[in-house]
Amino acid sequence: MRKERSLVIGAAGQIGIELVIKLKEMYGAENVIAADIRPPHAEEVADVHFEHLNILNHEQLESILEKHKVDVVYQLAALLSASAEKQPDLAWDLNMNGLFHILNAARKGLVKRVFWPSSIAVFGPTTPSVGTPQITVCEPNTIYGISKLAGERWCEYYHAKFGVDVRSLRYPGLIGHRSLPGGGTTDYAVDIFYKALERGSYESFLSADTRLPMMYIEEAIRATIELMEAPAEKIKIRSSYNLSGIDFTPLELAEAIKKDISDFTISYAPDFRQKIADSWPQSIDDSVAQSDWGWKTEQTVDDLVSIMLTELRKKKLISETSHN
Ligand code: AKB
Repeated sequence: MRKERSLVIGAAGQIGIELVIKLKEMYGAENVIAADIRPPHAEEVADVHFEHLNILNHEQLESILEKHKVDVVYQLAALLSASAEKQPDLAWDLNMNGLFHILNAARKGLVKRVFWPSSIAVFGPTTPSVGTPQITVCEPNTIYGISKLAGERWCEYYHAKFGVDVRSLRYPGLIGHRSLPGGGTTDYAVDIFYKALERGSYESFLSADTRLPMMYIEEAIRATIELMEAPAEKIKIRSSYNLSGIDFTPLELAEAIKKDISDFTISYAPDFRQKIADSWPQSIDDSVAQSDWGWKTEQTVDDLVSIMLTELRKKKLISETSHN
């Protein structure tokens, strides 16, 4: 029997690169197609077939699906929270029509399963902010959050009306060492590691005590693949599942970094992203994901800091050696 073939759209982005690497490891390079408006920059994905794709072009999308006989699509192309506030029209167009094009392709039978990421941004200032439950008040006040909430409703609708097997996770802030995120409110938690190693100091655009839900990216990839491989009858939520890893503040993250880099210093200069962060939950309850499809994770801030610093130090060594 032929293995399922996956298409990752947004493959050059923070999540896309990691997902392509993992899918390739699991199913072989011949069963993964990477698509984006620019090729991914990572040696590990050099042997994966790349297609240039603007997700707003649905004809191009459908021809790629047919050409490669794709079974599963991961549609990750989107504008994140901070960028979306600056370019609301583009954010709405990309975040909504990108999803519609995939949902319509699945409705036509061109793919079997669709993954589409939602976010903690679907919650807003009126949501209970500690241990935010799966079903609760969702009144987002950001363009990104509004697009994600609308997208969740569309996913549920396409599943109920047309039987589309679409699955989704509400990602927290994702932290990884392979690539930088772009345009998000949780980006500080990646950037801080680069600056800690380069300069020994970091100026945070969020205040010291801003607590947000976060997750190491490999855990988010594991959750994504486990969700996509679960039997359809276990997926009872067709809008999007809450997903929880760890939560911390910039101050707590800096304290954990100081255990390794003792002279590391942090200062705070909150900007427009503070307001976005203040509207989001501090921690998430993902017990529904746990009971529906068996999700389980254990992480600590110290584990995260140790992985990030180790991997970024290795990367620096490699780039120094390759320049010698
Ligand atoms: C962002 O900060 O916009 C994203 C998210 C939480 O969805 N990382």
